[in-house]
Amino acid sequence: APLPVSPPEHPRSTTTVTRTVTSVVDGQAVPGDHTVASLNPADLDDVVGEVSLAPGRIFTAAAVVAKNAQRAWADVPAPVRGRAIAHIGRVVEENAESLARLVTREIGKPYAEALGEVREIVDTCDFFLGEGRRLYGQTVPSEMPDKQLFTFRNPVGTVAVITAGNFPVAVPSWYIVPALLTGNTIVWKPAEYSAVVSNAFHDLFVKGGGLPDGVFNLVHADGAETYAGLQESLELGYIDKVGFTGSSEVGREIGALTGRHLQTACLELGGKNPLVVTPSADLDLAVEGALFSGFGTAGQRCTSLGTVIVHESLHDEFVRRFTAAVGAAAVGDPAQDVLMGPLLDAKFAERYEKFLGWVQPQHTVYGPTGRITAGNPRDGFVGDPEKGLFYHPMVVDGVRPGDELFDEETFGPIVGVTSYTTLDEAIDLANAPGYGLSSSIYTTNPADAFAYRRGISAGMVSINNSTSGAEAHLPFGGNGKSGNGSRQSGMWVLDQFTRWQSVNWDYSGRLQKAQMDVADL
Ligand code: UN1
Repeated sequence: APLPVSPPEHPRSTTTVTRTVTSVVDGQAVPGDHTVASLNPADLDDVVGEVSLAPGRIFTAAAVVAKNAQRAWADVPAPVRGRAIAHIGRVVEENAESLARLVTREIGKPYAEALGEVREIVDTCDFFLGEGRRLYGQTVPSEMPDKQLFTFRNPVGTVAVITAGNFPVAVPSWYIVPALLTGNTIVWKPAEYSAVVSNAFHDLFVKGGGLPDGVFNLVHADGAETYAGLQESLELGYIDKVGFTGSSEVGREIGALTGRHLQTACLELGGKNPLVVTPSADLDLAVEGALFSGFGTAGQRCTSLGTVIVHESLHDEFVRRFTAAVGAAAVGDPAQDVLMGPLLDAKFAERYEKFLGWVQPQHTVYGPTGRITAGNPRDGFVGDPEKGLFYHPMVVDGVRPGDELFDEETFGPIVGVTSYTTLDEAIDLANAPGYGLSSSIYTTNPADAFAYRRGISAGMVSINNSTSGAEAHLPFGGNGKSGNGSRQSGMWVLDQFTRWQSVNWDYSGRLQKAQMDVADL
């Protein structure tokens, strides 16, 4: 039966404050020192919840709790931890619709996408529950007789997971599921603007998996307090690994802080993801791919499309079809069947407004009603800011390297277009912004597809598919400004949450010295 974690229902509640959510440390609700409201971005009058934000010392306290709980959790046999993951997957599946509705309400993600995101948690559980019965090590021959070598994967210990709110459930699960499975304990700091979803997720995991107190702790805090708590926890040795998904800017800070304490971070940062359209491309397919890549989640995925790089011979026709498709796209209430809803949160809307200022006179701007008069590109784009954080999708033709719009991530519903002559030039343009997360090429020529795959510095390459929408069992991660080369998902993430231990077992009954007592051939 579904668990009694009933998140608020959609359609919207009539009460102003549906609930106050707090940190949960060692199984106890821990209030912070002030609250902020989490608003429905599609209807700013709808207060989804109040989140009680904690000072940094609560983060440190949670890290101590996690440290104390870790040995016992690591002693639970891995197949039994795998069973816990299996239960979590089942409970999440049983509660999928209510969790997805809450995601839609709190961050404005269209319901179909929100449900897909919940599906991604289940996929991740499905993948890792069996890993509990593998977690393979090796047996290795020794250079000496009567001696055997082995390798074991050990948990890293305690993991701080700090995640963004654009994927408030799938992306946290990419860290939390494998970290739990491999015997680590967790302090999770989700985004403030997806706080209510976070508590629902946490409840499902703890109750569904029957997790002992202290194994999975949740701390709500703002950026500065989280940083202070993380710093203190690292200094005192309570945190052994950091998983961070967020902006490249904050990722640098987290990476530097972690490195100073000789720990490593798994960093999943921004992207300026290109989509190349070659002369042999199926143009309608490319348009469809660009539309979803650019405007799905209102362009607020780290894998969202930044710039279409289209062969000069197809440029005009592509722009014609793409802008027509944008004009026909449904934008609005994310509880309905729409391509895009509002931006995630006021903070993002404010930032996005600044990015709109990057449109230059040399660019040609298209909105849903066709070409926008030069001079005032913002005209007609901003929805009713009093009601919801809606923006129209926007296409900006003629962007080039050196333009901010070409070089920088916008995290909003704006897609640039540029053109190229040779494939080499397309690859150079695709690599120019210096990110390296996802990328697409639309072509029916395999030689072009594979030349692109080799030339592009990106963790993920799609051939004839969207830049977004990675599946949960392949390595996920980026190069350059998109991260520090770490990869999540699939079996590759095991290297993030375990450390190899070498064991040498000498049963000869005498001291055999490596390199010194080795028999010559
Ligand atoms: C993110 O935006 O942080 O590949 C992750 C995708 C999703 C995950 C995006 N599966 O678009």
